[in-house]
Amino acid sequence: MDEQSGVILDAIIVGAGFGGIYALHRMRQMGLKAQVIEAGSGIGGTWFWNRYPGARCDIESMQYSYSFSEEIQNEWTWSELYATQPEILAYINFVADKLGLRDGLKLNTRVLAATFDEDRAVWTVTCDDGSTRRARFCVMATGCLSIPLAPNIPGIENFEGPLLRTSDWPAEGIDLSGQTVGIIGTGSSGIQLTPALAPQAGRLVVYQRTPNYAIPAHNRPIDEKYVRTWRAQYPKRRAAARMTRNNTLNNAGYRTGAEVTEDQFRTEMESRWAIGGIAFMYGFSDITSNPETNHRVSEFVREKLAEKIDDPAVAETLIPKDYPIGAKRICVDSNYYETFNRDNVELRDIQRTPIEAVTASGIRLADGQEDRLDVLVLATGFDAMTGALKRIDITGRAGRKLVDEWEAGPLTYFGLGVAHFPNMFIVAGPGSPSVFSNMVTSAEQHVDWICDTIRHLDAVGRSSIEVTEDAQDAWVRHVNEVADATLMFEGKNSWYIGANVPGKPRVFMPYLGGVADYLAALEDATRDGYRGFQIA
Ligand code: FAD
Ligand code: N01
Repeated sequence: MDEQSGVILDAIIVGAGFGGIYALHRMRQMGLKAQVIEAGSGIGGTWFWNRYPGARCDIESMQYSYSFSEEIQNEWTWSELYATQPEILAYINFVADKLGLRDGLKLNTRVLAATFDEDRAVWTVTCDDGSTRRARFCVMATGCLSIPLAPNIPGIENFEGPLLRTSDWPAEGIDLSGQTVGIIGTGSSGIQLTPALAPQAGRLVVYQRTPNYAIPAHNRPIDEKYVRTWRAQYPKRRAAARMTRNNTLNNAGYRTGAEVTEDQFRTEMESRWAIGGIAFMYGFSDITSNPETNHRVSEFVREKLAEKIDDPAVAETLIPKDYPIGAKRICVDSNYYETFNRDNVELRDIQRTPIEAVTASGIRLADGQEDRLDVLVLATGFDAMTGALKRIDITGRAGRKLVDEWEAGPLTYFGLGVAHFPNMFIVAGPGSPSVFSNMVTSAEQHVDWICDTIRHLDAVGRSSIEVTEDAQDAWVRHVNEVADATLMFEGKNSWYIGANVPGKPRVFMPYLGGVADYLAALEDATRDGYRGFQIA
């Protein structure tokens, strides 16, 4: 299966998260020779790396799980509405064992380069252990949120205590009892970590640059009856989820905010707030496109958040005011705001008073205030959507480099393929619904399309498929037009538009047109003789 054998594989799959694991399974089912290459020492991707206390999904576990196997759906029992990281990691390992996938995984190996040989229609993949492998197809299942950001914080290298990151938390855990802990970052990771650490730490200091909107999760254990109902309804519910905007049953509202009375507005918001979770954002169809509706929803949330925070000065800092809700990735929380009512938790507003320097023993702010810290945690996010792909030296037809093609922002057709890079597929690539959807079922849909396409090529005796430039240009235009009609560019430092990474092009990367329309368009193009692709 590797370079020693000289065998040309059917496919190399880079990444062993939900996407890569399913791709290996599907390809083996088709009788293809495929191998997964994964940088980590275990499988699970996001759920292998992000082991910080409090980490869990924010799409209900009964939905945030593979849909392709009735048997797996019926055998695996989730214990909570939103599963914890260890439970999700155990689930992926359970699936890999059940499907007998272990011998197709090469772990502890990072792909450094992938080069297409035009004459033979073969990809050569080079890894950090010096090995090379060749395959007809290359599937990049490298993840949208898999490259942690190295934040440019002055003096960070001087800190002498443990420096932890949420994105590669020590697998063996770390006892922080009684310690003074600083957390930089208040995105989804920081918002989950803060309430989990506060009861353990002696003192917790949270450094916030931009406040975030978070909806209460109302997480709880799930009982047998709930599981039984889901299992009985799975085929129907999974099919219904495919017809939604985000591959998830959220009970999406069809009314706009503009067409309801104040009473109806309030009733809808209150009921969704009581249920909790991301479904809150689906109350009205125009929350992220109509500034007025967005303002009303943002105001409602601000009101609710203020009720949770005892100290008005802390509330003033914690509650976002100057950008629309949803324009920065919405968070789901369990007691985040209430955590700041504890005596051992303090908030620093580093937008107003920036960090001047990290010192050997803590953090000094611009006004001279100094916090002595035993441990510093970075919850500072990712080089999202394009980071993992641009870190691989990918060379396509005529020596074209992906980094050059994407210099001004990612270019794809359906987020699945890139012009001049034949036989390379991306799972959840930029230009697909990806991070605006249930990413497990979205990955399944991409992998199914990739596998069906390989089957088609083999059936018609062709060896290569490539996106045309015209189709790619038209798709990128469409992705931009859809994003331009929303409030998404107003999110402060939002990773959706690359604004969290200095120098990254400001382009809206995921596709906002919704999963149902996206899948219909993809199916239509495929049925129409793979419109927009060149098959040779
Ligand atoms: P990943 O899980 O990111 O896996 C990609 C793998 O590729 C990684 O293991 C990485 O090491 C490997 N890799 C990358 N580059 C290379 C290389 N050059 N060589 C070798 N290996 C490489 N999404 C949701 O829909 N719902 C949620 O509730 C949710 N919660 C999340 C919580 C956290 C903390 C984070 C960070 C993300 C969350 N997401 C959520 C998004 C999540 O990333 C996806 O749901 C999903 O797990 C992605 O699976 P994947 O296989 O596409 O990528
Ligand atoms: O990362 P983020 P994340 N100095 O980019 C701050 C998914 N996810 O890991 O906003 C000071 O959201 C930064 O400040 P600002 C989900 O899709 C899901 O939390 O740039 N601060 C921000 O506060 C999510 O959106 C879950 O001003 C700096 C924080 O660090 C995505 O992953 C859980 C800084 C980064 O927030 C990423 O979330 C976890 C600097 N130099 C993750 N640099 C679920 O709940 C950055 N920051 C399912």
